[in-house]
Amino acid sequence: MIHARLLGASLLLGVLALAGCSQGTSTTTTSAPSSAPAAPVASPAVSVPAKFAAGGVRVALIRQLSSGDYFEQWLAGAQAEAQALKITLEVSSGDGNNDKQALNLEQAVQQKADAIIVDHGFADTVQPAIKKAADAGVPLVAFDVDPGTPEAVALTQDDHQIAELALGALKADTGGTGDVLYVYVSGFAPLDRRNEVWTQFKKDNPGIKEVAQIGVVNNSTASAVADQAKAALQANPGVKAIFAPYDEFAKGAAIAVKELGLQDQIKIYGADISTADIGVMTEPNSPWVATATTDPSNVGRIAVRAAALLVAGEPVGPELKIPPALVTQKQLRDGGIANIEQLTGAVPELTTPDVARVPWAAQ
Ligand code: SR1
Repeated sequence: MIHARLLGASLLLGVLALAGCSQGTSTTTTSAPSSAPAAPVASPAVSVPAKFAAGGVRVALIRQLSSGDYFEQWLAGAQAEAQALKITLEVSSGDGNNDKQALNLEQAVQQKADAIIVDHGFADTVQPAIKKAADAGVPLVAFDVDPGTPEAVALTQDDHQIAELALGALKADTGGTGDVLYVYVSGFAPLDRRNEVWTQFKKDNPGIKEVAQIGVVNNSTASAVADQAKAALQANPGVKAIFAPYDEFAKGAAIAVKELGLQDQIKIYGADISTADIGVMTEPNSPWVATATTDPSNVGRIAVRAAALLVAGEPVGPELKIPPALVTQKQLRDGGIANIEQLTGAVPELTTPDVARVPWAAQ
């Protein structure tokens, strides 16, 4: 599909972006240093567009959430790519306040950003402002939120595959039978897509019984999930697996299992990865045995590249879907992998330089 097309293409496609905010919104700006050298030219036929060469491109990154390993890594990748492309990245976060996210998005449109990236958000709160961006001709990339307009580029991880990979490991380890605790919060597009796979998985595997569902997303998701998981596991002593397809969920589940001393009985199947997650997965007697993931930093880089292409008038999308890989506890331990850099070295498919490649940038 589009991703495959991009892998083979030397030039790329463009999009739009935007998004909304929250309470306590903070705005930070990352500017390319004035001393930065001009971006190297990858192809002699493609020179750096003048506006980029002059450092005059402003991209607004409008986030719903910012706390937690995933969102911190994603931002670090976006900022690094922005600096490499001499883009000024103007970052705001709603920190869970969806009205604030929408307000931030409206402001980015009013302030005539050259492009907008909307990072997560609920459709009903961000789509009206995304429409305004589209009507105003502001290119927009929507990550993990349905933009509701064909003018925007929709960037996602392959969430169905994320769930399939994690559940494949769960099935292999359990034999397809047993009580399972499920961690989920509806409304977040990636979690909703993963939930579609879980729903089908239960139908296809009648020996799997979801005995309880828990979940919360806030600024301390892992500790909140840990409290919920402890109560659910005490009420359901037969649980042998936890499907927790977000790393903050998995970390919380791991805390609960360890505090209850149930590591020999219960295994955790998660999503996402970070250096801290690798530490949790590989510590002695850890119950977190598998995670299906992209490299979050790489996804942040792709969002900025897609926005840059749109600003330059290059075609992108309408959809960019980033494939995940399954990472297991055994693989990490056997490979002596202790951080993200070592993981991406061992699993090179987590790095996708051909997705939204910018033809004037260094290879
Ligand atoms: C609250 S939504 C969390 C998810 O968003 C990203 O897609 C990450 O993969 C994370 O699991």
